Amino acid sequence: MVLLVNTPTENGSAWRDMFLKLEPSLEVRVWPDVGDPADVEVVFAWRHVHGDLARYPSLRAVFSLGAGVDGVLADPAFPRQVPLVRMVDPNLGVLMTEYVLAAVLRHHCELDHYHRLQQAARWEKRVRPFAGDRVVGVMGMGELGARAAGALLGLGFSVRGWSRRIRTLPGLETFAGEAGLTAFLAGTQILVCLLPLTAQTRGILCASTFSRMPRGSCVVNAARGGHVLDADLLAALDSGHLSGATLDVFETEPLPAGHPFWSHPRILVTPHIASVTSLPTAAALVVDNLRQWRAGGALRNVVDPDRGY
Ligand code: NDP
Ligand code: OXD
Repeated sequence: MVLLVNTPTENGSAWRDMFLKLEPSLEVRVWPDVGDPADVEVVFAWRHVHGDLARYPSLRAVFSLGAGVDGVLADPAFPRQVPLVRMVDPNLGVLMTEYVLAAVLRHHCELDHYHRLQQAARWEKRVRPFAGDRVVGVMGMGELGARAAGALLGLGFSVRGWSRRIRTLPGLETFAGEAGLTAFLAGTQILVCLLPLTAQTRGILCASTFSRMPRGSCVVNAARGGHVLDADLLAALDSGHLSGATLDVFETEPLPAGHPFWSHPRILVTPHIASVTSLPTAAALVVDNLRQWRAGGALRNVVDPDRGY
């Protein structure tokens, strides 16, 4: 089986070496050294050049290096009849949970406020609520959101979740769909976005959403930049309706020089590091999935291209 590693922004040779170590029977090529495109049966993709996936007449599956498949599905040349497998690796959830906890605690403990006071050499104390009196709302209760929500519960926060279909998770108040969104937002003081980017969720962090949250709320976006309407977020922060934001992902990455987020006093920017695919564990999961499939089993973690995740 010929597997093409098509990850122009990543170290394709490192992935090839790991795939070969784990499954020597594979023939692994690294884009752009494709050889005869007709040989390629499986593509392992991340930020591939749009249009490229249409070049492989024998393509039988595409594996995404990341959990989010919006980049693959945004390619108009993506062959939609071919199964698209997303990355589901518990390690992604471990790292994401650390990031979410750090961001939520930063807002809960008002560390940015104290950082501003420090810059003015001011010694002023404020009483903060107990975690149980702080409501954290997690948008997206999938692999990453559910794990982060569980960890927030463990710290004693009052946690609620929002998903497309209603979920029941012990200790959590859950809401679903458009019908549940207003009630979900109305009580949320720290909003964590862990949604996939789809036609339904693009631009969801917008003025209408912010206006339904209590004054002084904070936003953490570790999902995709396309979820945020940048101008709406800036307006909500500048008016004081939102008191802070932690942003890991942006419509254009790297975040362009001069973008107002870089210098905004109430925004913390991180460079898409909330979670990172771990090469050894992720490669092992891909190889295991491929082995079962070659033995006649079904592929795991196939996304629904119409749903977008
Ligand atoms: P999952 O597919 O496991 O979970 C997605 C969740 O979002 C599900 O609960 C789903 O609802 C919900 N959802 C989808 N569409 C809607 C909608 N229209 N309305 C309400 N809820 C919706 O994804 P993961 O948890 O694995 O990953 C989430 C995202 O995190 C990825 O798509 C990626 O964009 C981002 N990510 C960011 C990283 C970073 O470093 N910043 C790293 C890894 C991922 P339901 O349960 O009903 O299906
Ligand atoms: C992912 C990411 O989707 O790293 O896995 O953003």
